[in-house]
Amino acid sequence: MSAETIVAIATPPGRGGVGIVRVSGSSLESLATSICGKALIARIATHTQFRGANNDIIDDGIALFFKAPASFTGEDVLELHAHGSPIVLQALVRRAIELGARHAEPGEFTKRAYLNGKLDLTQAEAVADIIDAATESAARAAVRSLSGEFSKHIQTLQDRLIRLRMFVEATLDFPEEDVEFIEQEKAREQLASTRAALESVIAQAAQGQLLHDGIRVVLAGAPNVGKSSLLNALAGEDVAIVTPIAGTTRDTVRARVSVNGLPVEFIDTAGLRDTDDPVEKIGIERTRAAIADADLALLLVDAKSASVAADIAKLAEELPNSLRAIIVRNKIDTLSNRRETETSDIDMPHSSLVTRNLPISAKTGAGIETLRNAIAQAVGYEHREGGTFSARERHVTALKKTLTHIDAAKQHLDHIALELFAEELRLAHESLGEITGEFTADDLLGEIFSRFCIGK
Ligand SMILES: Nc1nc2c(ncn2[C@@H]2O[C@H](COP(=O)(O)OP(=O)(O)O)[C@@H](O)[C@H]2O)c(=O)[nH]1
Ligand SMILES: [Mg+2]
Repeated sequence: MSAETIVAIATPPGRGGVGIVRVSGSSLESLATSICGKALIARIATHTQFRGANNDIIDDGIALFFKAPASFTGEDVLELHAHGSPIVLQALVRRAIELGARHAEPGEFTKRAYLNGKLDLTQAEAVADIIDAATESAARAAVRSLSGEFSKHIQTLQDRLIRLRMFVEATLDFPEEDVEFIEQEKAREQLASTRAALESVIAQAAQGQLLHDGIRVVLAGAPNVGKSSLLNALAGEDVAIVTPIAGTTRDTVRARVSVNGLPVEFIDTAGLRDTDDPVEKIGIERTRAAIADADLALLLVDAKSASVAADIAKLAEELPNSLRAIIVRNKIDTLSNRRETETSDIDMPHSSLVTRNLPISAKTGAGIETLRNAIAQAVGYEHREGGTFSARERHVTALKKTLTHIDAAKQHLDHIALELFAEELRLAHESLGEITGEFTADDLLGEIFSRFCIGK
């Protein structure tokens, strides 16, 4: 290994109880001895004084040394646990650089772990996903990916494909055999069951992607229907100003909330209406921009309005055709007649996209739980107790590519074009390999690791 020695502060910027500087390289024994003033025993926490070039004391702390390959990166790793002072930590980094290290790039420690075979690519991505997780469910899913759960599914699919390829290769070698027909039936069955297994992994990965990406939900409606009140009710705190004055909200106000474990960013907006107020006009432009950017819209109307159907039809005109929406009738606490709260059939301009018609009260909290469930359902999120693994768009894309190769393979098998069949199986295998990093272009690696934070 000729890799350069890298160093970075591993703890977040700012002051804290403890701050950690991490060093990784092919041989760190002499660097460790220089800083710590004594030889370190691998994996034993050593209380020592960290020393500068003139033997001056930089700080008093704990040193941990991991000997290659039994370390996170697979190289020698030195961790200096100092006091959480940015000045001290920077001095330690400078000291390591004096001794031959250089600043680590974002994600470089994890990239080395991947290149040294300590983690496959889905596991390396899971490291970043744990750090970035917005909800506990998302964090747990990422931990499952890190522990190899996603990779295991990929491996199982690849093993199935290998068995199929072995069959074809045998058949290609002895084309005149009588067993051929029976064998082909078997191949057909195996291909079908592999396809079913792949579809189940795609469904799980789609859930994992939802947990990783989260969704954006825009609250849209006329002024005073209770959008800001609903945002506050969903967030469980007063993030937006609520007043009886129409046109209170001008800026978009955002709140991140866990909806049954799904990370959701709710965006409260200026109410849609014709106005001459120049500030409110800008607010309404921002409302339209937020709508264009959203995964789901909650269309709010006042349940007491005499023209609910017309109000909704007007709002629906503002939505792009592809945007899913839930109609929410707010302020049901103001209705005296119980029958009025029942959902009436409202004719929607693009009704196929409107999934519900929910009565709620942002004031009393009635119906909010049902609304949360409806939001999860509208984007296809299923909260599972056992949970899923975390996944990203690129994984789902690669899985879908695998599916197209398997479908193409099936066609070739039907036409007994066995060489083409084998080729599609090879391509399917390769698409799966892109996920775990078995077959991955360098620029993709660069892109993945550059999004990590420094020191990870
Ligand atoms: N009775 C009742 N009043 C509500 C409810 N939701 C909002 N309001 C009131 O309606 C007014 C406008 O609310 P606000 O959230 O500012 O509406 P926005 O303009 O759509 O953001 C305020 O006086 C709220 O207290 C509700 O569910 N029931
Ligand atoms: Mg408002």
